[in-house]
Amino acid sequence: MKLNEKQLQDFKRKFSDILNEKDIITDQDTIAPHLSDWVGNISGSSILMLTPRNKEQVSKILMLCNDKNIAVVPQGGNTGSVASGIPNGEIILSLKKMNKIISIMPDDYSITVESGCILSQVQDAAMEASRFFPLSIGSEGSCTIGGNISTNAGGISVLKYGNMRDLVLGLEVVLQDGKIMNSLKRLRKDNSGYATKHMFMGAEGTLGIITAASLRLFPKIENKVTAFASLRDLDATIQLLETLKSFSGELLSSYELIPKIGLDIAITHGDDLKSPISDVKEWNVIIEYSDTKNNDNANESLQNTLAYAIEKELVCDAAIASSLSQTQNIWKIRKAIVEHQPKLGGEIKHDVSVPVSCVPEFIRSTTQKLVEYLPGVRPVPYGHIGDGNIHFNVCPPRSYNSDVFKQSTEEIREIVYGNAHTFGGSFAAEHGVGLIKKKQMLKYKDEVELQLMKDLKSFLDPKNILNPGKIF
Ligand code: 2HG
Ligand code: ZN
Repeated sequence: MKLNEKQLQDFKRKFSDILNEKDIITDQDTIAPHLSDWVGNISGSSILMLTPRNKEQVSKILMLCNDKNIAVVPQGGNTGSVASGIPNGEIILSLKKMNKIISIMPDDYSITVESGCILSQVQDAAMEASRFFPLSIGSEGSCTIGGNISTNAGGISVLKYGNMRDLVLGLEVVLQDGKIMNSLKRLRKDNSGYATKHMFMGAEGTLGIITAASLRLFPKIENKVTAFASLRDLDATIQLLETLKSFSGELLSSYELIPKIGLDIAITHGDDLKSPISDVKEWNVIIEYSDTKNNDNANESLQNTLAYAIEKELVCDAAIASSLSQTQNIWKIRKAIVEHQPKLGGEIKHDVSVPVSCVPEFIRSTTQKLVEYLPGVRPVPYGHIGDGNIHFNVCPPRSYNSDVFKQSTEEIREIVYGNAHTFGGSFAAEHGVGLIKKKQMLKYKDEVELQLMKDLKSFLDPKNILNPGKIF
């Protein structure tokens, strides 16, 4: 059930037994930024936002909501892109005030934090303890750990360190009836039955509210080397990846595809960005090596491997950043693609994955299908191809009316998702399902698996009060 104006006063009174007055928010101007995410495809509504400060308060809120059949939508930094944190009349449960670093255990290579901690806060705390927390995503200055876990965030370091799921050692979760599951262990090995924590990761807040997490840390990175390389063709992207992996193994931490059209977007619209090389080709990559040793090892290794790849005609030209500003320029190009793509007259976003070896053929065949459907269409496939994850965003033909282009959204989505499916891929590689991909969930998810997910949802949230209507 959603809350109407009449019930609001009654509930405000009840919530004031649990929370401070200032943590019960009804002011629409304060609530407004929580009603749509940064992509802004969907605008929601809510007349009440609660901002608890500890797990006991979360527990009491859920106990009351469960009792009265009132639904909540959990929110962290609201930096998602599939509307999984957008309310449709439900109460917003913002975890942002639960932002304490609970403990850091350098010898265990672990940190335990409340779920409202900002990702960069956790990265900084790890650094202060001479450790490294590797999750790195564009929104790291505002996204929260709870959101990262609930969406199983990825980013540019998955290649070396895995997704968020791989970085979680233990969780504390408040269940729909207010019970608190304390599994905040910092263990590397624990085979005592089902790994229940994994149910809540990537569940987009539909199965429980994550209130704290123990996370894995790694040895501090002393040296990073970043390069930009233009490649012979699409096939060379995967051949070069294989060469980098086998020549330098653990050093390789990022491998991002930058198509020429993406670089052009960044240079044209970004803030004073320069192409790192003069001989830009259709397909280019950003390569990053990370080393725990502060010596020339990473630099030499990357230099030698690139020289070898040039000799083998995989790479046409490459530049290794030799200063902080050159490194920043390369990564700003990557960020600028995300930010400025809509300036090409709009974009239809797709976040898909295929097996790494299929990336070139997948990009070629999807592009061909799109061009057949709409001549002149401008695909911008870029991103984490080292993980087989392509942000296959599609921009309209030049001077095409953006509203007319929007009318093709369904067809274009079907081409991209359908083709990813043909390659054994996923329609939701990194950003989750939320509201935006429910249709694809029905179409592409294995039927038995989907039913199992629904059964799990009914079991853990029988009254459907946790983020109802999301995922399926
Ligand atoms: C990234 O990799 C983000 O920068 C956003 O996942 C990608 O939606 C996008 O274009
Ligand atoms: Zn991404």
